[in-house]
Amino acid sequence: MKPIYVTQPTLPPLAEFIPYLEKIWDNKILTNGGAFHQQLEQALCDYLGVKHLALFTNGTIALITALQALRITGEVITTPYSFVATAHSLLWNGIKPVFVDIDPISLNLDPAKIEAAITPQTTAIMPVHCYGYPCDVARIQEIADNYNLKVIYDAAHAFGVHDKNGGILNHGDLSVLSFHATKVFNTFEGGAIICPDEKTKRRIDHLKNFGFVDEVTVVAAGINGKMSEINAAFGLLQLKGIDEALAKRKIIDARYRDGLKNVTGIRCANVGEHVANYAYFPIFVNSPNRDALYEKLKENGIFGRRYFYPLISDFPMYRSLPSAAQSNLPVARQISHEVICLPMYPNLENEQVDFIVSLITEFLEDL
Ligand code: T4K
Repeated sequence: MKPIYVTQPTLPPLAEFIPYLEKIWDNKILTNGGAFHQQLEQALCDYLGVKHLALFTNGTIALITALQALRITGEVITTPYSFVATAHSLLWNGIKPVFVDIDPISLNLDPAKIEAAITPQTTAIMPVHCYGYPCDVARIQEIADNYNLKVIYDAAHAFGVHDKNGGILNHGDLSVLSFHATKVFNTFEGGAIICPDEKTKRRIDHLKNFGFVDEVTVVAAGINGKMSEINAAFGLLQLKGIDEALAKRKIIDARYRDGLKNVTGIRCANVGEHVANYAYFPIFVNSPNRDALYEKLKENGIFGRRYFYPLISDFPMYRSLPSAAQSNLPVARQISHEVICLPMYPNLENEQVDFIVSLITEFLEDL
């Protein structure tokens, strides 16, 4: 059987992309805010229900630039249970990450533990909507307001996620998306910053273009974070298929849940289906069985991933921070030893889901 990976990018029929390429070949504008770039920014604002969006070359550069845009310095409170790019974006800005433990249900920053981590040096909170599950945005905003802190959401996983109040990307000062190949909506590589006002969007646009305002004026030590026309054109095409892709993910999520509902020894994440975009399908298995199951799946050609193990705070550039101490992050640590993200992508077939479920069932029965 062919290997099944944790994800597989959704691609439209190649023929449908050719007309976009022909346009690029005709007008010779390859990058620097061309027509496709402008169209995709507008199309994404419309689709996501957000006011302003600046496209980026990838999510990591977008995170780094978001921190620059708000002139964040000092210490920033963040989660250890994420992809390493979250905290790396802080180090690239000379900011000290302060890790706070997560909530065991939402798997996101536990708001009850944020206040104790605030010091006079704290300038912002960088929560992550992990797996696309919404953070407790109301409580985080309350704390930010009380302490005059900025909030930058790492929303890399949260494309199209809504909570009971609408789009999750409208919270905080900024939200950052990733359009990497492995994401729900992909432009091969790509990302975006979402912001509420025109002025901030202008600053972000300057920052992603070396700080240029016009031919002779540079207002900041900006970077090259621009998305190319090829990626933007591909995004426009991808957007046509996004609703179908999300619907297929929902069906797969339901099939996994149904198959696993009577299996003892594992649990599925449970944040309420109305809020998910089904970006990932994490299951939690008691340690040390997790690694044995992970290996058994691999032996059978199923390449799940332990997102997010190890914790960011365990990597060498973070582990000497006081907030990285074992005793500070018990929930995140336990979850990171229990998690396996099972394959989840729109073209995953029913038989493949059933096969994965049967391997898990068999493993747990054999214990
Ligand atoms: N913040 C958060 C919370 C994030 O999760 C991420 C990225 C970022 C920020 C940064 O955004 P970007 O700068 O990446 O836009 C992957 C992705 O590389 C990374 O984008 C993602 N998070 C992270 C959670 O997962 P790896 O090292 O696990 O990817 P990789 O290459 O092992 O891919 C996983 C599987 O996907 C492969 O086994 C096969 C399949 N695959 C992958 C690629 C790249 C394909 O079928 N085709 C492909 O082109 O990090």
